[in-house]
Amino acid sequence: MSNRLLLSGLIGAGLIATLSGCISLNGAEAGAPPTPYGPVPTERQLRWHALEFYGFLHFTVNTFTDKEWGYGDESPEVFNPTDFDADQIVRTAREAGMTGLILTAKHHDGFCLWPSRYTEHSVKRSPWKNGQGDVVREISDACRRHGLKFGVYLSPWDRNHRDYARPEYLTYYRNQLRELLTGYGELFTVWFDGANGGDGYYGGARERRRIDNRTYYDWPTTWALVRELQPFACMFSDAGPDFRWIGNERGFAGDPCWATLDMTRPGRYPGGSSEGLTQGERPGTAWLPGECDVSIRPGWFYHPGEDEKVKTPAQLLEIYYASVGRGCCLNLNLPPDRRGRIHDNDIRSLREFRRILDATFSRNLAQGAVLTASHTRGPGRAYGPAGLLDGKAETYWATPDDVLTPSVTLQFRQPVTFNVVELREYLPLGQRLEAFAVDRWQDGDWVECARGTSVGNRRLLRLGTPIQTERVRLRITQAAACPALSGFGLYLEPVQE
Ligand code: FUL
Repeated sequence: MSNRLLLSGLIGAGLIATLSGCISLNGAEAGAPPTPYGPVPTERQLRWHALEFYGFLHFTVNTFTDKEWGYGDESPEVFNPTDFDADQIVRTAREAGMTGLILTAKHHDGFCLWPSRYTEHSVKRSPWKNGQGDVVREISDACRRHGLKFGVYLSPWDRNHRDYARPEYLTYYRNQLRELLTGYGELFTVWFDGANGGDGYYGGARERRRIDNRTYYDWPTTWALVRELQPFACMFSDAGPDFRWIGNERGFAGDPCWATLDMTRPGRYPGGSSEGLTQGERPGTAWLPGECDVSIRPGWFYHPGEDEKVKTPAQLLEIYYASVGRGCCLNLNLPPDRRGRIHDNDIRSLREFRRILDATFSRNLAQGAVLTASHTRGPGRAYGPAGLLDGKAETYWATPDDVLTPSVTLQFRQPVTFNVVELREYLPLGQRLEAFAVDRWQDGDWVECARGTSVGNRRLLRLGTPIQTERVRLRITQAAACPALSGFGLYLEPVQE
């Protein structure tokens, strides 16, 4: 047995118990971690969860033709940003708090933002940089410079390509995917869109083509290519395999919103049914958390007519609480304009949104409180309530296996004032919590001030009117297995004029 195996064996059997001489104890008594409940995330998914908020960049010929879906017959000459600036775009995203960007390398119109070897329908036939430009290269490099992750959107539906709907197209599609997977460094996401509208240019045929979503794309083969070449890239589609569509394009997850889905249900394939995606399914057969995708403007692409329709900071905050605050990731689209930059109106809104988030979350007011848990797992402090406030994802408060509805009290030296509550589950053990409540101490008694259901990666509850109290109690009111909570927070969102 290697030292490593020996060590992990010791941990499994309860290292704490071994060290304190209680060799006969086992399981919860000995301080062993709780058994995972239901489907659990992969390492790849855990990395994705930690990103929480990233962005989309929708940019292509549509930006210049004022369309949302190009037909596929656009001349590459229309693609001609006058002042393209990848740093301006990526800096805007970073300053908004985004952790990554996903670029539409190819949208439904088939125009490629990189000089693919497999088609002439790309930047190489555009006047931009005399056909020498590569938007994928510039954005991916800028992402690395600014510390953001980079991902690609490669539309399966291609209204330009003559072979679309025939088997030959899949070879073309995978060749392109391979270029993106191998040519631009590490990708955090490969985003597979589910739209298949039918009609298009198709190499001049100008006709309607139908495909069977369930079989045509042979997804398992494409997914295997991504796994082989980018093992940590998470793949998106309506039904995974790594994270799912939330079922709407407004940026709102359901309440509750479970990170699990029942993959045995009919329609669970890319481009399949959207039923059940908004709330997820419990206990489910797979860990398939939701991504909330939404544009900062009404359209996904830039339209001059929408300059006055940029979402307000208040709208963006509402979306943030309904996405990140319901255990999902938020993918907020920023459409570069015809210069190839993010428009000032979008920047203004993002800045104020960020300012409010920073003012809210810069300080966890729960820190410093004296914590008393009704129950704690094991003999030592390994699973004690301190794990709730240390800001570390890997430490958590847990209870013995048979304690499903414990509580923890926070006593403050000075009264605290808060209007946002935060909970985080320790995800490697699955989604265990089903309902909770938060009480405040008022006039010698506990009074409930908030309640919620699913938690998962991060649950945020906005309470409205600030609450002032010197004692707070978190009650777990329903759980499928003993809770394992890695974070609890109280915050004060500044009141908006
Ligand atoms: C949809 C597409 O049809 C839209 O154009 C956009 O790309 C959005 C993110 O996904 O399915």
